[in-house]
Amino acid sequence: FASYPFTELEAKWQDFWLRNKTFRTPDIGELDTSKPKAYILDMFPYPSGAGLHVGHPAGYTATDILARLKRMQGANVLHPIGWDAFGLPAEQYALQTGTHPRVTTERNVNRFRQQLQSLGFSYDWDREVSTTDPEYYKWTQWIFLQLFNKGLAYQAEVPVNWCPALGTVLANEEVIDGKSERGDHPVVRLPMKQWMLRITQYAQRLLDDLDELDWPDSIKDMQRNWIGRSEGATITFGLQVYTTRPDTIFGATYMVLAPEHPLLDSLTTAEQKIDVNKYVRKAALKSDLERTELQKVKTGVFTGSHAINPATGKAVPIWVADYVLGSYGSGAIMAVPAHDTRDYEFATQYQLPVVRVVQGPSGEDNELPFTGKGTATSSSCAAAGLSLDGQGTAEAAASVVRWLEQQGKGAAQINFKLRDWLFARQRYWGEPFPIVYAEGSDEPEGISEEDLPLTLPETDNFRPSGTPESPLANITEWVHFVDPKTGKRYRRETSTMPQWAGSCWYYLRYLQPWNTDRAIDPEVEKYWLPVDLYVGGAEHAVLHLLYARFWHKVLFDLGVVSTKEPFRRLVSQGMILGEVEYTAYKDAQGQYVDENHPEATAVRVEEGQVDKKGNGFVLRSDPSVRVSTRAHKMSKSRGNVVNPDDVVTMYGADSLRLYEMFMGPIRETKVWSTKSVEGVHRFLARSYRLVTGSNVADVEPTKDQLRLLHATIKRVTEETEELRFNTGISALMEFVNSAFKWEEVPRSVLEPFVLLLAPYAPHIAEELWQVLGHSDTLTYEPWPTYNEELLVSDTFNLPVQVNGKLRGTVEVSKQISQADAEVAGRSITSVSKFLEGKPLKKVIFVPGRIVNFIVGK
Ligand code: ANZ
Repeated sequence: FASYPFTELEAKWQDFWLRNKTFRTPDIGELDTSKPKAYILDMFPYPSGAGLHVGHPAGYTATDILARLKRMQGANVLHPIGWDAFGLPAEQYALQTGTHPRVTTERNVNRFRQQLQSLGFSYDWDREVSTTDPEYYKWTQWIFLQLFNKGLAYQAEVPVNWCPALGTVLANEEVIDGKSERGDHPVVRLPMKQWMLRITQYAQRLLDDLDELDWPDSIKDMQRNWIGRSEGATITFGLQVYTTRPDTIFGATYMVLAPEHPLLDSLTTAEQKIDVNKYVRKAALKSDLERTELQKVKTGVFTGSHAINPATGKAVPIWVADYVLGSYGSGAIMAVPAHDTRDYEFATQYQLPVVRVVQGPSGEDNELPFTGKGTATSSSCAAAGLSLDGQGTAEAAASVVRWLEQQGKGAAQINFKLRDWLFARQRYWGEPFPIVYAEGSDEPEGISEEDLPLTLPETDNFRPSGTPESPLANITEWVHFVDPKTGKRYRRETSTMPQWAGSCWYYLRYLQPWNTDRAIDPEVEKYWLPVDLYVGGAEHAVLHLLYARFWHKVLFDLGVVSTKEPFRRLVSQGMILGEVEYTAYKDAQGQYVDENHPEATAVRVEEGQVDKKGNGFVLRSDPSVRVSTRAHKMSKSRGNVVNPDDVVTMYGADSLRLYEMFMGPIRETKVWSTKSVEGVHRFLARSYRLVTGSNVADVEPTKDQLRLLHATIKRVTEETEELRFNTGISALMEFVNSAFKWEEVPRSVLEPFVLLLAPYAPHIAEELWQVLGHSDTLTYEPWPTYNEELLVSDTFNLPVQVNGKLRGTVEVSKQISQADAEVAGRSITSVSKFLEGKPLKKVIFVPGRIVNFIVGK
């Protein structure tokens, strides 16, 4: 295929950019802060052993294009990168190989850095941060101390996944169906005192401030669901329940306690004890997710006790069932089987009474369970002094709350699903907590800020401690120490922080990673924040983004930052799936069969063995056999992972960048096809030939050439600003296709074209800029602007009539005079043959519209 010397020129420009620090953003003192700013941020990668994946450059190219555009448009641009480098894989690798996580991490970081540089991303490498660097985590620890001092960090008994066979605590992702991922050993949930962060205190603000963010609605909704605000009431049935439907109180025919409810034991009668205890033990092995799965058959056990429904005055049985969670509401519910699906299933299973108390909005008795809103029915009790019949759902709910408050039996209540954040890991490769305990005491004390960073002890002994404590507990000389000032003996906290910690505030550290006096300088923060564009994968839609917003708000309350929200605009990039796979099906005899055949087993078919037929594909050797196509998520086990290095070697970084942007809209899922990289590569090769070719001349552009140029500038500018990179590239391609037909290519038209190409394919653009006679980088060249007037074509097709009959058209200037129009009209043979030898009586001319020759016989 047609090519150009991409290998040499890409290496040349990468070297140039690095040596000249072309993308360095000056520190605040040297910055002209009267200029607009653009903080363009990538979700920093976890430097895994596998190296960069083609999914990374999808987002990284998008932000790079924007950063390069903004620089040319005259903004101060902050475009940094770093490493989210603490975490489990390096530790697991260390356990297998004995290589220290620090060594593995450093190696992986070097590889990632080299790979990112080979793609020509315009990062300011002077601002690189790594969460594992003590100079970085010093400030992560500092923020933790602020949380601790504000009472937002506290300790609570929380279960950990303890695996006795491995002698270690496992992370949730290391436990599969109650067994360890490694070795398949049983795992038990064991309560342990652990650090928690009080994110629930910020629930309402985390919810409210979503409204002002330019984020995808889907991600805002996921955050809203996770925060899970609901309005309802607590009602006492002897013990407290939480309900979002107080209007259904007359239908509450039984109660359910969560297996971990503190009153369960005292409420269980002697006869039921054995069954209840057995049930509670079984429930303890299940995760909350398993327990609340809607499809699962509901199970439960009667406690033997009853409670009084305050509205009906009747006794209702108290059950224990694991579909009620201990951690939500009050861990107990009034069950209304007629109007709650889970309660309905449960009641049907255990033959508990179902009483309808809500009628559908049209007054009908809709099928049960009816969970919608309607009108209260069978909801009166004279003795209680409460009647809801005929009231709408909202009105009835308000009546019940008012009545409960009068009776002292309940109150309105707002609830959140959001739980406090379990912030500790029993691991080596994480930030140590800046927390100590005086000898003989369990009271945590924050260490002095001057003693930060508290570095991870250098040890080869990061193996599990054999107890539910972290491997740090092994390092006695680190854990136990004497304070030289007071002579008092202390013991250190041995848990480490979760991987989320470092990523909660890295976008703030980029502002001044060299600042040794403070985490963030307020003056710098005021200029750069909020982040103007944050691009990353949708897998971070909930946790990372919520945790970072929480820390940001805490820092806001402390006066450390001046903005309420860190990320003004968020875009989540679509996933890139592996190459399309073709599959046919065979039966037990090896004959091709339909996919739905009972014996069908899948066989992989190569692309060269199939033909397109209609909407689908068939086997080339036997077109009666249909072949199904599917693209899958890239994974090591599927063997469909594409390594960007290979693409760079074959086609160059500019081609990889261009291809990833040309595949489709940034937010959509796309299917990889290495063969298709060739298409964009051919475009770059043509651009190269266009600019280096012998047709380039110092001539005045024609009107048409100018019109095409200005139309291209307009389209590329608008499409790029709106992140519609695929259509921006199309505009560039159309330009090159047209320009290739020109006999002379004016230099003054090529120069702006090269600038337009630069954000997308920066290496080739720099090279061509040089070819056009410039000696410096084009990074800070002003972005081309277009002239709206030049876009409008100033010619039109003049209809030419003879005696009122259209005989032809001719392209002329809109300003054409009558005399010129007559000449132009006569020049067409289809017109002139009707004029020849005939007397011209008159000419009707409407400027800009028409010319009509009236002739005699
Ligand atoms: C009675 C009722 C009647 C309910 C009805 C619903 C419909 P949201 O909206 O998600 O906040 N509930 C309360 N605590 C629970 C717990 N710890 N575990 C499981 N379920 C619990 O959910 C609130 C509703 O979920 C509450 O309202 C309660 O059931 C149930 F027609 O109370 B409801």
